[in-house]
Amino acid sequence: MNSTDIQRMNHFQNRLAALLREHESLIELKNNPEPLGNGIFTRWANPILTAAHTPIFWRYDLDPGKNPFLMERQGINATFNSGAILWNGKYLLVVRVEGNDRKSFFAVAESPNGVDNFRFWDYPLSLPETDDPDINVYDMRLTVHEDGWIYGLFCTERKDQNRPDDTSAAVASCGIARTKDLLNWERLPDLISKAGQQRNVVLHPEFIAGKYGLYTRPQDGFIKVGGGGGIGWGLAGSMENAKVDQEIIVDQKIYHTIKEVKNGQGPPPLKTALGWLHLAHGVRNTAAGLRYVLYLFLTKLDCPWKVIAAPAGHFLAPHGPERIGDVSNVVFSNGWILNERKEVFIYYGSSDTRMHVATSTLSHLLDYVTSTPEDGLRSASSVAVRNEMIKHNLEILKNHTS
Ligand code: M1P
Repeated sequence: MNSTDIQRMNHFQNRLAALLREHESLIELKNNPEPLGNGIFTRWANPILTAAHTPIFWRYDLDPGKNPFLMERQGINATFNSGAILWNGKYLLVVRVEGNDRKSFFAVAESPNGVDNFRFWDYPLSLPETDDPDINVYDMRLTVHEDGWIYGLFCTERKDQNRPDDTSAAVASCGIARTKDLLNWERLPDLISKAGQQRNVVLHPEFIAGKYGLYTRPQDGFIKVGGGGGIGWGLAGSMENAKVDQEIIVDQKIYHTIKEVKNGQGPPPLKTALGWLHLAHGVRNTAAGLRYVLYLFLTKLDCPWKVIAAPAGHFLAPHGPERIGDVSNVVFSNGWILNERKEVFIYYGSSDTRMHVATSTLSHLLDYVTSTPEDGLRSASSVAVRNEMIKHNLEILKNHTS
């Protein structure tokens, strides 16, 4: 080795040590709950996963012979929209990881407490393919089904072959995979339905009259739901060849609401004493583009397709730095965890860039969903409902101060 080689080698080793150190301190950074909040949930200060949380050895070629300047060879652009599961006492996310090449893939990140110390498993998930290869896969919803399997339903996107000249024309379908250990996955045929496009399909955790229940989102276009849309519901006789012949709408899009343009089921609903608790996203248009927020609703225990409580407006909306990212003004959730203490960990991506957590309890969420006024759908009724509360509150405050 001459002196230049030695200098290069030293630079390489020092840079590697610094990268590893910085990465480790990011992973080990303690997260803290934000004080006070709105009483419904608690936001946590730091994003729980960013592109920088992905292992150094996913991004850099660590062979000094092949990468003397220790450059990133395969950059990661974003880590967002994650499925979630409590697994052997650990909080696991199946993260949508997006490379600099714009391709998304799935990777598991694990935390001991659900709010920080998320560490990726060494390898991304090896997802088998069908005969029709996926171009892009994303937004996996994990369902622990009573049939004994853990299902991962996700969007598989392929070029729309009917529009060969339009390089952005795509078809979204529901891909289906299942596992028993989160390591080995079996790929099943994509969901067949009558809708031209399907995104945000979620498997209900229990059989309904011996069939698999699926929350769907029938839509006409890749981005635009067109005449379709709403959170749909259909039954399939099997998951090995899942086919939904008929879809009914559980929760429709409504003019001048947070779900005016489109909506979609988030993670599988949580079973509670009062009904199935659902988390969903609603989208409206603005002069600055689409705005995605999260909302909750409750459906009947024996008929999960019948809504019994629906608070007005959003439950959680983009806040502070969450507003900015590759697709700004978006919060999106496809994973939450209910632990044995009845605490709920709501995992959400912000602006298609990073992951966050908000925590609550089942009691808080049920109180919110059953006691928050419904949407009166007109300004006058919103004022009337608010005035009723104000009047009562002023009485309380008068007695309080006197
Ligand atoms: O870019 C915002 C979101 O757009 C899509 O969601 P939807 O189908 O409801 O419009 C998805 O691509 C989602 O991943 C993304 O966060």
